Amino acid sequence: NDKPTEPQADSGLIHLKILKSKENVALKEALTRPIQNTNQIMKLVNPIVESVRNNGDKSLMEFTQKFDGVKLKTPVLEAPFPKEYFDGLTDEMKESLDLSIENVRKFHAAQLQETVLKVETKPGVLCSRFPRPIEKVGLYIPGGTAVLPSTALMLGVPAQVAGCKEIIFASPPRKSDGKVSPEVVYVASKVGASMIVLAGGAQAVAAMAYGTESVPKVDKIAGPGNQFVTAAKMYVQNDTQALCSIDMPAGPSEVLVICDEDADADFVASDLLSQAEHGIDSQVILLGVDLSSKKVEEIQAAVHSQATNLSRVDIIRKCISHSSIVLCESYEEAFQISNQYAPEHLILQISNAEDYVKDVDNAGSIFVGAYTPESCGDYSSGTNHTLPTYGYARQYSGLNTSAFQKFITSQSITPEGLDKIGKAVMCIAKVEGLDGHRNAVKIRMSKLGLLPENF
Ligand code: HSO
Ligand code: ZN
Repeated sequence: NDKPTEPQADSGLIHLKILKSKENVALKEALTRPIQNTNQIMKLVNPIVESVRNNGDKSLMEFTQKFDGVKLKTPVLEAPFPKEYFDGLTDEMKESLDLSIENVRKFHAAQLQETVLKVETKPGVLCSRFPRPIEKVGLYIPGGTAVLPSTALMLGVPAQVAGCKEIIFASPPRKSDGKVSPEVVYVASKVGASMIVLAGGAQAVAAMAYGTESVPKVDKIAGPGNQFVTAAKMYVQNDTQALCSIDMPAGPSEVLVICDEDADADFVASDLLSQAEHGIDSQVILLGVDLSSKKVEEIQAAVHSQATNLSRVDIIRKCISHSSIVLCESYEEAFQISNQYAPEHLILQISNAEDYVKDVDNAGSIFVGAYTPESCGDYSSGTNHTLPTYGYARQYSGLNTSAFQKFITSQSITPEGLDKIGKAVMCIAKVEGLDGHRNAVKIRMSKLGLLPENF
C-alpha cells in the first residue's frame, strides 16, 4: 500500500489537451481506452490460479509473501473480528461509514426483488418465477494505492440485503503490519461477513473460486481490481471446475463530464481531478458545449491550481497528460459522443441538466447538476460505485442487489392444461426427432383419454 505522494515542485502545467469535436482522428484517439493485453496477463495469471487451486493455503500464503511482502501464519481473519481493530477508529469515522452504509442499504433494499411472478399462460398451465439469494459470495476489495472501505460497503451491503448466506471479503494485507485496514474490518462486521481472506490479486480470486483449507469456495465473486484480478476472475468464470460466476469485467476507472458556459470552472476541475487521482491509467474526458476560450482557460487554470494542492498530484499529472477537453458545437453532439464512449461515470454540469438525462443511452451512473459531485456517489449517497468501465456500460449495469440473486422458474400443469398444450409439444418434439419427449406427453394424454386412438 503506497502512501499518496507529497505534493512536488511544479514541473510543468497540468493541463488537458484541447481538440474540436470535428477533428475525427484526434477525437477517436482521445476516446480510445488503453489496450489491455489480456493474453499476456493471462499467461502470468494461469500458473498462480493453478497453484492455489492445487496447493491451497500454502500456495496462497506464498504468493502473499511474494507480492505483498507479508508472511502470514494463517491466510484468513475470521468473524467475530477482534475488537482491537475498531478501537482505533474515531467516532467521526464510524458515523461516516454508518451513514454511507445506511444510504446504500436504503437504495439497495428498494431494489430487492421479492415478487413471485405467477402467470397462467393457458387454463391449467401455471408458470411462476421466484428469487433466491446466491448462497456464498466472495467480495474483492483492492489494496494498492488507496484504502477502500467504500468498496467494501458497496459490495457488502447489496449482498447482505439480497440475503446471501455466506459473505467473505478478500483484501491484500498491509506490508507494514500484515493486517487489513480497520475501516474495512468495521464494514465487514457491519455487513455480516464471516471472514476476510488476507490476500489480493489472482491468488485471492483463486482461493475463493476453488476454496482452500481455510477459505470456503464461493458461488460468485464480485468487486473491482487490477488487470491480474480481472484476468483471474475471467479465468475462473470459464472453468467448470470452479463453478463460479463474476460480476463484470473491469478496467481502469473513468469519468466523462459535459459542461457548458454556465458551469463553474472550479467545480468542473474538481470533478476531473477526483477521477484523475484514482490512477495514472484513469480516463478523464471533458466535453464542453459551445465554450468561450475564456471558460476553457478558467477550467485549465483551475485544474492546475487545484491539482498542485492535492496529495496525489504525481498520479494526476500522468493521468491528465493523456486527458482531453473536446469542444462540442451542441448539446446533441456532446450526448452523441458520450453515448458512443459509454462512460462509467457521466457528470452533467449544464443548465437544466435534469432535462438531458433522457438523452443518455449508455453510462454506468449519472451525476446531475452542479452540486452533485461523483465523490458523493463514490461514498455516501446510496448508489453503487461498482460500475461498468471500458465501454461495457453499453451492455452491463452497475452492481445492484439482483447481482446477488438468481431466479428460479416453476410450473404446474393440470390435465386441462395438458390438453391445451400437449399436442403442440408432441408436434414440435416430432420434428426435432425426440421421441422420448413426445412420448412423455403422449403417455399421459392417452391415460387421460385425451388422444384419439392410434394418435
Ligand atoms: N470512483 C471509483 C470508486 C471509489 N472512489 C472508491 C473512491 N473510492 C470507481 O467507481
Ligand atoms: Zn472515485
